[in-house]
Amino acid sequence: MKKTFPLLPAVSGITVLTALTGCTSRAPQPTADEPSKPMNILYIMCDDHSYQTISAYDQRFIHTPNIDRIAADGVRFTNSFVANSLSGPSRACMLTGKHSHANGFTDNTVTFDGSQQTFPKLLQKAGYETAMIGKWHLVSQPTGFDYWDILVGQGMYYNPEFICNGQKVQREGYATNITTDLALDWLANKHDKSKPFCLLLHHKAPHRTWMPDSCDMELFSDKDFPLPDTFWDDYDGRPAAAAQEMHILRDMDLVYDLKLADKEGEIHGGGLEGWGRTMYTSLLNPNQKAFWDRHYDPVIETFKDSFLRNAPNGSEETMSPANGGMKADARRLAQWKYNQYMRDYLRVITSIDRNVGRVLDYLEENGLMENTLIVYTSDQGFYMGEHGWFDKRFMYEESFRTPLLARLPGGMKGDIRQLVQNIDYAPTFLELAGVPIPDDIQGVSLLPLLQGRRPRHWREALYYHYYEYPAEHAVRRHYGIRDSRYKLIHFYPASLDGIKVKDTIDSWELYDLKNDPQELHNLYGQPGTERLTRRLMKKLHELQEQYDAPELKYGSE
Ligand code: SGN
Ligand code: CA
Repeated sequence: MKKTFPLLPAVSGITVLTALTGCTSRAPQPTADEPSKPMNILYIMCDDHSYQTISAYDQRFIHTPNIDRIAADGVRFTNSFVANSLSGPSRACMLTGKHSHANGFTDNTVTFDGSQQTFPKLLQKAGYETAMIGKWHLVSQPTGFDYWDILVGQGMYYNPEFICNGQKVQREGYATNITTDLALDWLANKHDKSKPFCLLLHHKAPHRTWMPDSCDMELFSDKDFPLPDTFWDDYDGRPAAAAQEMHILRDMDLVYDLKLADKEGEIHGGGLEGWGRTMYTSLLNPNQKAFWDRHYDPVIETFKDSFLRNAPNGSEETMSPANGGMKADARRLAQWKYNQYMRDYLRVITSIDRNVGRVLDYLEENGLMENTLIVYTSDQGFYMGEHGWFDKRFMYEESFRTPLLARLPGGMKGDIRQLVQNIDYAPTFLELAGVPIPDDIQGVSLLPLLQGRRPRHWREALYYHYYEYPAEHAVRRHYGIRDSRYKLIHFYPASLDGIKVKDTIDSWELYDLKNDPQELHNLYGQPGTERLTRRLMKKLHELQEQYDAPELKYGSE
């Protein structure tokens, strides 16, 4: 049986492996005459960074030596999840320590209520200096930060606009480098060194459309990647999976996503083609454009040679196994698109890894490693072609999981296998700072785990809820429960202003992750699963009650 999430890296010989052996040690306790020094917090979060593309987790695609430094000298969470696999909602969960229904930010169309309690506000009150740099994506202005410098909206890869403490400013260059420069500048020149700091460093990368830095454009050019086992999934027994619009062959735009904006206008994408052409012609400066053309013009030529005539263009008809299987051209196009996607994505990750290295070097050179908790994570996981997809949103493993690495000075080294979720970060940081955790926070502090303690009782199951439908990618609303082995999901019809939205799906899915880690066999309603279903349903209702989750108008069982 194939594991989708290797608990230990498959290949040896990389520095991080030596540290991931599971040995534990406790954080040193301060002696009576040695008062404990407040711990700084550096929280690095990328946007859409899959655990599959961090070598501390998975070594099939890329080596990320700098991100791995955090794990090598700290911990790797092997069961880390989000509460709602989308950017804004994840950020709100992280800031508040609460599920989406409780913090109000259920999907990317709403505005974060910045007057509510967040952990940076509580840290500020306790004497921390707080800063937020990079992608914010919560619409309202940040609150609870002494300094903030955020990307506008999703942010652009090249020459992005920022809002610095309320003032708009456009900066020339590549977003990952600029965001890191701003963080280093804050640490070195703006931060009041008499106070402990909490710095949230949020990269826009590697969000769609995966635009590489000029210096990384030639990487991976000769590399082909094997299609994931589930690439040609037919979604049998899973109507919501069948109804999505995030398939690499059908939905990934040749011009917008894969950057084939040819000067002759012969290559056509879908609805995003216009955007694709604007992005590459208007947003880059002449120097960037020269790099761009030098790299993508030959790619465009190769594409034209291979596909321009008789291009199947990934239509429903050509990709449906129901139509007698895949036409050869469609298979070839799918493979080509997948490789091109992987190459750009991995180039973007290379830049992130290099920039994480710059920040770690700064901490080392300035004696900050001994009193700084370093966290590396993503706002959710991402599909690297599994089930044929890009994007996220589903409660299936690749997007429900998120990478989580942490280094606590004097703390645990190795793997942490408990079920953890992004609502746990806020209470962790509060406990670390010695701030009482408010009762209404729904997450649980991870500090005992980071210190190598083994709490007698830990959560046995996680609650999840995704709300953004109708919307891009057509992933239906769903909620569910996952324990260490099973997952129960309910895709439910949405109600907008009391009117049931058409084209909806009302279906349950049940998976045995031990026997079916790729979640291909929906067991819901199968004879023999009645007791298991009843048990999970009961636990799901208990979690909904515990988190005070609202009843669903059109929910059915
Ligand atoms: C954009 C992307 C989507 C993506 C959402 C949410 N489209 O709308 O592909 O799912 O963001 O992503 S794009 O044409 O604008 O690239 S999130 O991570 O920010 O929630
Ligand atoms: Ca994201």
